[in-house]
Amino acid sequence: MNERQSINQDAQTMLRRAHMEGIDTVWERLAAQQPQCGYCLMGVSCRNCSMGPCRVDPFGEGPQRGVCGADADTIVARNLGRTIAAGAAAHSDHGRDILEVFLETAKGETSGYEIKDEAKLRALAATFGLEDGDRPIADVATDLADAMLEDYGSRKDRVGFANVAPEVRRTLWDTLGITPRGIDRETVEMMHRTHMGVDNDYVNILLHGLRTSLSDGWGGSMVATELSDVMFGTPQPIMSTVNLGTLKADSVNIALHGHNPLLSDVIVQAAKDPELVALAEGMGAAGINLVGLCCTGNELLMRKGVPMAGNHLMQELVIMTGALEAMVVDYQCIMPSVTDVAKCFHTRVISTADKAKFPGATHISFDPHRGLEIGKQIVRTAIEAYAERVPERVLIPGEPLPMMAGFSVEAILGALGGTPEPLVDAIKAGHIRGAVGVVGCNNPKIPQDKGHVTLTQRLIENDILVVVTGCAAVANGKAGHMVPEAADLAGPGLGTVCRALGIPPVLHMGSCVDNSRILVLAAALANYLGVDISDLPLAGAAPEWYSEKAVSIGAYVVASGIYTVLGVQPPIFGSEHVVNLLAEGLEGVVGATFGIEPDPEKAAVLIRRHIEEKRRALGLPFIDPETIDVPATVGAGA
Ligand code: XCC
Ligand code: SF4
Repeated sequence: MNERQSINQDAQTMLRRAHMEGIDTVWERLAAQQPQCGYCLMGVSCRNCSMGPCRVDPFGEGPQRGVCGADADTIVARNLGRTIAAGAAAHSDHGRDILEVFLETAKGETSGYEIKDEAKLRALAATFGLEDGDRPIADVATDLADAMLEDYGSRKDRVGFANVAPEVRRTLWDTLGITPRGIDRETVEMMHRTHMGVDNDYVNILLHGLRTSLSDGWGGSMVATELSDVMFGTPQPIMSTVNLGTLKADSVNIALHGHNPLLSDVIVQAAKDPELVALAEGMGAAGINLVGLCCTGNELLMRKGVPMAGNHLMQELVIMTGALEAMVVDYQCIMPSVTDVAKCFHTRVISTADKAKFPGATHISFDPHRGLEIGKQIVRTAIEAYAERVPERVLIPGEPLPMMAGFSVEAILGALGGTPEPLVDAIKAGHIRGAVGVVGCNNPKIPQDKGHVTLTQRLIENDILVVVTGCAAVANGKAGHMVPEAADLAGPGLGTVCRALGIPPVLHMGSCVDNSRILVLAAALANYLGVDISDLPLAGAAPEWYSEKAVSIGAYVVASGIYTVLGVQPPIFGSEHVVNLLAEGLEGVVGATFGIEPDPEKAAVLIRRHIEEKRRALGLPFIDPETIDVPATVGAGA
C-alpha cells in the first residue's frame, strides 16, 4: 500500500503513522475525489462566464459547443492558456518581490541584505545593455533594477534577458510574433484573450501561450534567479544531506517551505544568533536545526548547504515526525492542509507573505526593512514551541543521505575550466550522448519520486547527463544520484567524465525558477556551436508535474526549442487539434514538441531516440534510434 504512495522509506514510515493515527494526507484526499471529473480531465469544461458553466461532450453525443458557441478546441486552448498565465504569474511575481528588495538594497534601505556577487551584477548590467564604466556598484544596481522593473510593464518591445537567447532563436520568435514584450503584459493579455468572445482561434491562443511562457522563462524566472544570485551568492558545488533524517531529535527543528529565498536567507542568519542559540540551549535543546522543503529548501541548499527534508509530498509527513517546532512558509506549493496536520502535533505553521495567508497559521509579516529582526522573531517563536514538544511522539525515520548541489551555470563552466569546450567535445565524441533536464513536482497520482528516479537512472546509464531542479532534484538526492560516487551508476562514457571532474552524473541546478539556468546553459552551448537550441541533443522531462508553474515551464522549454516529455497527462485530450499541435505541429513552428508518457521506462526511450536523432542531424556519431527500446527485463516481473 505505502509503496504505491512513495518509493521512499522515510515517507513510508510516516504514512504508517498517518494510517494508525487517522491523520488525513494528500493521498487520502485524492482517493476521496475519485472518480475525478472526466470533462475537466479532458479540458472541455469552461466556467469563464456566467452563461455557463459549460462542457463539451468529447464522445460526440452531448453538446459540442458551450452556450457562447465555443467548441472543444477553443475551450481546451483557453484553459491551457490560463494555466500557463497562472504559472508565469507565480514565477514572475516571485521575481518581482526579489527585484523590489534588490532595488531597496541598492539604495541601502534594507536590513539583512547585501550585494554579494558584484561580478554577476556587472555581467547582468551588460546583458541589459547598461553602461558600466566602473561606476559605483549601487548605481549599476539601481539602473539594472529600473530596467528590470520596466520589463514587467509594456514600455518595451522585448524583455532584456531575451538578449541571452541565440540570435536565430530571437529571429524565429520575432517571425512568429511570440517575442515576450513585457513580463506582466503577456499574462494580462492572456487573461484578456481568454475572456468570452476575444480569441477563439486555438492556434492563435496557443501561440500566445508560448509567448506568455517565454515571458516567464526568459523574464520573471530569470529575474528571480539572477538577482537571487547577486544578493545571496551564485551557487557553487556544496555537500549537504537529504530526507527526513535531517531532523534532529535533540534540536529545535525549523522547516523552511515555499519558494522565495528573501525571508529564509535572513532566518539562516538569525538561527546563528548567539542569543537565540543560548535561548534554545536554555530550553534543553542541543541547538537550532534548519531544514528545507520544496524550492525554498533548494535555494538554501545550493547556497548555504542547508539540509533538505524533502520535496512536495513530504510537507505533511515532516510534521508527523513530531520533531518539528515550526514550518515557516512563504508561498507556492504549500498545501492548506499543513495547518490541519500541525494541529495533531506541537508544530507552529508561520506564514510570512501578506499575499499568502493560511487559516490556522501564525502570521508574521515579512518586511525587508526589518528583515533580520523578523527572522529572529520567527526563530524565537519556534524555540518557544520546543517546550510543547512531546518526546514520546518523536519519530524521525532513518539517517540522512549525502547529496551535492550548487551547479549554477557559472559553477558548471567553472568545473569545465571556464568554457563549454570540454562538454561539447565529450558530446561530439559520444562519451556523453546529450543532456536532459528532469524537473518538476511530485503528484500523488504517481508513486512519489518513482517517475523522477526511474527516468534519471535510465538516462544516466545510457550516458546522458541529467540536470535537475525543484522536487525532481530532491527525489534524485534521496535516490543517491547526486554524489560523485554515483558516477558508478552512469554509463562508461558519462561515468568517466564525472570521475575526471569529481561531479555526480546528475547535477542539481536549483529551484524551479532556476530552470532559467537551463535556458542560459542551453543558449551558451548553442552560441558556442553557432547553432539554434533546437539543434542540440537536449530534452526536458517533467515526470511527476502537478502545478500550473510546471505547465509554464514546459511551454517555455518547448518554445525555446527543447523537446519535453510530460509524465502526467495534461487536460487537453478533449481536443484532437490541440493535442496534434502540441505533439507534432509545433515541430515545424518552434522546432520542438511535447511528448506525453506516464511510464518512465518508455519516456526514457522517447528521449534517447530524440537525442540520437539530433546527433544524426548534427553529423555526430549516433545510435540508430530504431534500435532503442525498453530493455526486455523491464516489466518481466523481475
Ligand atoms: Fe512545487 Fe518548486 Fe513543483 Fe516542487 S517542483 S511541487 S512547483 S516546489 Ni517547482
Ligand atoms: Fe460557456 Fe462560453 Fe461562458 Fe465558457 S465562455 S462558460 S463556454 S458560455
